[in-house]
Amino acid sequence: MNPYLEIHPEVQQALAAGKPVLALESTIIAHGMPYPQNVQTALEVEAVVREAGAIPATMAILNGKCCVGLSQQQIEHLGQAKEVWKVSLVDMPYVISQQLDGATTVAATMRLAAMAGIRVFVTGEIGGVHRGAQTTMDISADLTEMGQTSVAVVSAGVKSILGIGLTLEYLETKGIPVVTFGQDEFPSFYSRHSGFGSPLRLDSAHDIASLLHTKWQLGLNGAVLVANPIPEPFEVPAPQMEWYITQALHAAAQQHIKGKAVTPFLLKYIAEHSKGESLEANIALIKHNARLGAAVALAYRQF
Ligand code: PSU
Ligand code: MN
Repeated sequence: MNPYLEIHPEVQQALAAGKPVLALESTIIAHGMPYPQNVQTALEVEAVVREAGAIPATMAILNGKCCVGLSQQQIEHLGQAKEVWKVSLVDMPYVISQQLDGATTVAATMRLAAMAGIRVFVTGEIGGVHRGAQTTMDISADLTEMGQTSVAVVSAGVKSILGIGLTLEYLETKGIPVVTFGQDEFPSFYSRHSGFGSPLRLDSAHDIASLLHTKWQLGLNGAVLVANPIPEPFEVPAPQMEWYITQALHAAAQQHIKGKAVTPFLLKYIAEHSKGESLEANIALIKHNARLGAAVALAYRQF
């Protein structure tokens, strides 16, 4: 086992016993939601995973250690601490060697999951190709990581702060199958609709697990993106969201927000200006994703 990994005993036992383990990210805790909803949500998501019969492994870097599975205290710490890095792959060597604290993005969480032998990972949303990437070159490392690391990623689709069409093109280029659960249209996080057809559709956790197994048995490395549409009662109508997003993009440009600060800035702006509606949706869909992810992790064991 990699010496930088610190695997929580519960996760270690589950892995040794061949029980289903589900990886969870922590950027959503430290940078994606305000305190105390962030901590509360992280703990509730873990409870949802347990109820569904899997063991949660929330990832973070604490004191330079790559933690696979966190205690409640560690989650509390991440949710409140001021000096928590947002750690993507590019930040890992610095944050680890300087023994700092960091919340892991989709890319970094996937890498830690793969190192620990975990095959299924749940997040709210992946990073992608940003609108205007033709000039900024702002393409999330989540996508390049998905191109090479064999972990399934369950998300609620791609938020329209990103270029959804651009992101789907990039996923195709990288050989990452995109499967929407239970509908033909690719969802856009707050909405079940995006205007883009999903490249693939599957209707059961078993079929998703079968696709994962087949891809990896073929020697095709990399992720599968599983898009799980938000439950209808929590949907925020796309035109309403589009208004907040346009405002947020405008504010980011005016304040010269660049690089890794872009995503957290946009998310914070939207959460603050949508009067909590986006936060409520965010909380609902991450739990919804956790249920599907746990079902896929369970089903995958049959292969
Ligand atoms: N989108 C969300 N919530 C999040 C993120 C994105 O709705 O928390 C986080 C995820 O951790 C994702 C990261 O991996 O932002 C992408 O950041 P960047 O675009 O800088 O790669
Ligand atoms: Mn970026």
